[in-house]
Amino acid sequence: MTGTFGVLSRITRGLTKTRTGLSNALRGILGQTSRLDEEALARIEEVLIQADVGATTTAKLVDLLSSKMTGAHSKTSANDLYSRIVSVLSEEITRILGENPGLLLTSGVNVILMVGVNGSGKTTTAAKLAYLLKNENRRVILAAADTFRAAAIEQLEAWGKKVGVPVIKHKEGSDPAAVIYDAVMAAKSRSVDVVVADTAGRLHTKSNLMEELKKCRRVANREVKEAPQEVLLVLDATTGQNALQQARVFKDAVGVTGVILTKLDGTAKGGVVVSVREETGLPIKFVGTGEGIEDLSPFDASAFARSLFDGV
Ligand SMILES: Nc1nc2c(ncn2[C@@H]2O[C@H](COP(=O)(O)OP(=O)(O)OP(=O)(O)O)[C@@H](O)[C@H]2O)c(=O)[nH]1
Ligand SMILES: [Mg+2]
Repeated sequence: MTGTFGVLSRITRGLTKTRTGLSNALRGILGQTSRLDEEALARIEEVLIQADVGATTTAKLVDLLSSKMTGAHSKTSANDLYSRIVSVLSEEITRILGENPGLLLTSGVNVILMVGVNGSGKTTTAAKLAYLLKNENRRVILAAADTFRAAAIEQLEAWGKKVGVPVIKHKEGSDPAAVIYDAVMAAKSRSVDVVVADTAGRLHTKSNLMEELKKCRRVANREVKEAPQEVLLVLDATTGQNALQQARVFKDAVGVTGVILTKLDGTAKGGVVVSVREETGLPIKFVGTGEGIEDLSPFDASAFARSLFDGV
């Protein structure tokens, strides 16, 4: 795929790793001009791509800018032009990102499966989510359904202690679906509202591991008609466009219901969620902004769109 102005060919792969704030980049582009000409548009396209917004979405955004704003701006100051561009882009990005429906929980036992590739932040986010739900006065338990990685169970147990939430676990190497089963049974007998289940990191390309997740789904669903109410895909904001491919595959394989974007504190960007939303339709539900228990917030499209244009 080539961008509107064929700029993609000029961008080397590694460049996406070295990013500066979108606003700095935009100001740099507009610094010398008060006109939004083709060259300026091509450079805006470049910075959006570097911010991981994705080729298709970027092309749409640039087309929109072009149709709304190209023309005589000879009397516009660079500052005004900058503000108008940011407002057009952030409005459109907010529109694409859409409303955050929040967690769609039901009465009775809810099961939330945390899924994603290795190291994306599933375990930490499961604990943060348990904490958040507990603070909403829900009864929560954590299920240690990552039985694969050494020390994963201990990691979740440590979080459980910190959050003050029980952890249902089996031995390392046991069947994760059996852990889910036990957790749902425990939830039923203890009148628990939400089971937050950590699962093992898996590459979206490994079909046997995806089968294991499907089994977790099935077991939860056999015990509670609506379960799992949520299958949350945990995406690491720093992984860039690869996150889009993860979203596509996990969505098709295990019926993801929403996305949590982690490590936003570690990157100026996170623009990939714009293309995740546009191309998969999955709502972004939370963002992780640190390693601490309170570093999880409901996703706010408009605040996120504005923050994309904050300087770093
Ligand atoms: N800065 C920052 N670090 C995070 C965030 N979320 C998770 N981490 C860190 O990312 C690392 C991996 O987090 P885990 O929760 O263990 O990730 P995981 O997906 O469970 O990893 P596996 O179980 O190995 O697949 C840890 O060092 C976390 O502290 C976040 O929002 N911001
Ligand atoms: Mg983990």
